[in-house]
Amino acid sequence: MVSQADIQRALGGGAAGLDRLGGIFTCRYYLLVGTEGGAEYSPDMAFGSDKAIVATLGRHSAFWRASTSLCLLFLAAGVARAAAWKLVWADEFDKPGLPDPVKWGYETGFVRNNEAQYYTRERAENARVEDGMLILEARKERYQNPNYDPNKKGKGRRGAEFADYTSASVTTRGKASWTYGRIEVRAKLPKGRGTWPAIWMVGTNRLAGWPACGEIDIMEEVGYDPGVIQAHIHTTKYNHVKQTSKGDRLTIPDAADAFHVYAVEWDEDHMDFFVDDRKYFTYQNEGSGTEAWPFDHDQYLILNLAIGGSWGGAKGIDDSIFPQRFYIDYVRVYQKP
Ligand SMILES: [Ca+2]
Repeated sequence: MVSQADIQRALGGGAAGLDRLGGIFTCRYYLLVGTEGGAEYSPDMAFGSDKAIVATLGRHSAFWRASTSLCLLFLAAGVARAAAWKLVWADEFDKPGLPDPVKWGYETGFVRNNEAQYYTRERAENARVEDGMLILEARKERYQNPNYDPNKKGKGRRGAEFADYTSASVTTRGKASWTYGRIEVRAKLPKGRGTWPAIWMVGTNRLAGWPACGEIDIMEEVGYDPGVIQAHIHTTKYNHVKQTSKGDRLTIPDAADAFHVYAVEWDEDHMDFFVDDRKYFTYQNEGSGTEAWPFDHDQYLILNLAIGGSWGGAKGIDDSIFPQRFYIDYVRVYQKP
């Protein structure tokens, strides 16, 4: 890990040199690549997680005029990643209002898992960008179910005239999808019994049906098991219905109080799942075909905050916790050129 102090020492200029750079450096760690006289700094070298950035300083900046030294600070692991990954898609959530409709659509209504929330569409109370964050907010409120059918009373969600909770699920379905890459999301989780935030992906070939299309759960957590971060994959051969799904967990005690980066790195051979730098689950392509590895096709991303349901509601819903917010600072997708 490289600290600001390390960089200052390396530059030999003390804090003053860095101060001139003003707000360029906002990340926790830095990777500076410079050459004598100030050369081009390829943004391709920049990469995500908040571990490192490459400052794309111009040749005439005060800093580089003052600096005649070759300045290379390597984050041993980071540089390898920087050289390999290229940012191909991102939302930093910088524009206040509803989520960018170019990038995000919505799941609407009662969608799955017998969850208690009604997912609303383009409703700022449940999904909005504010202070550089996407906020998915679950609320306890009586909400008319537009799909209510009195003839279906007691038969599933169409028979519910009102929902007791609202929330949002935003997706890139039909807008963006990827085969292979590093998908990372910096987020702070909600808290309380009944919450079930998730960052996950599903295959675009849903005609194949689930789970044949494949599902990649980058992050799931349920409020009654706070801070226990789970990653899973679901395929025809391995899925939770058969109780054969593959996954693992990692406890992050402050997941609801601090931001962490949840990521998957996925290629044709395997997937690695991370919280920040900690890899806690690897799913290997066993080479037995698409029933175990349907992951050579595009997957789109879903961010949602569910309430209740088969897993999140297994120990009930604490109605004193609302509203609850799932904060997402950014989504970044990298691929190898
Ligand atoms: Ca942001």
